[in-house]
Amino acid sequence: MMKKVITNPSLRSAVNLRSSIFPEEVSSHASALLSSLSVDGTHKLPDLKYDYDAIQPVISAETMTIHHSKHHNTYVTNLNVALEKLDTAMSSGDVSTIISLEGALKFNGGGHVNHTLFWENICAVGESSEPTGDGPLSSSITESFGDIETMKKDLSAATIAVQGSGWGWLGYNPKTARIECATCANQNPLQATTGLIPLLGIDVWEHAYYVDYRNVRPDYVNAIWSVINWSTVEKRLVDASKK
Ligand code: MN3
Repeated sequence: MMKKVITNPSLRSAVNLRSSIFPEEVSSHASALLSSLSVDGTHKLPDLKYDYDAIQPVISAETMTIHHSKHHNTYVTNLNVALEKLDTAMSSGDVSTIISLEGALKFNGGGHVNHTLFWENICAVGESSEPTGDGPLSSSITESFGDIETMKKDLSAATIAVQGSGWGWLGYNPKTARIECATCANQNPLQATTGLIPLLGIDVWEHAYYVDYRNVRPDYVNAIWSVINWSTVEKRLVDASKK
């Protein structure tokens, strides 16, 4: 396949400079994605910081393998295809094609962004350590929810109630400087959809739990709390509150 994914720096900046001519959603997705391109201009499947079997029995090695190497990989592949088409359409000023790519960018770009965040949100069994004391995450949870058990209960309930495929999120609201729960349908990315900065995401597409929990989504959501990487959540909160 011809590698033509906006490798030219001036073209990349032109996409941002000229973004006012595009519908808002296209330009916001495109700008967010362009800022995370790797050196050769294409997106890559990120390596995991743990083995596929490290999350067992909460998430099986089979689920982790398929989820990361097949599902996430497909979002990356299709995102690169969409960006290549966007590059071609940008070069020729083909506004109609640019607009038609919005759905593919949102779905595959969102899928890539969401899963990249998700892998960092979980950790090997036995390594999860809930925030306590007066650290930034613990304080923020207390301020917004009262205590961590209430936060977990609220986020679990919202996530379990997602209709069809989607995600539950704990996000930082820059307008109120508080954290809150939210859900997104399909692969809609949290920040581009709601303005909240993602701290913790729970994937409730069936591919994330069906092998291990069949149709019982609540069991999966309740179990995932034992493998949350709280230091990632806290780091994202600290970074988000600086912006
Ligand atoms: Mn998934």
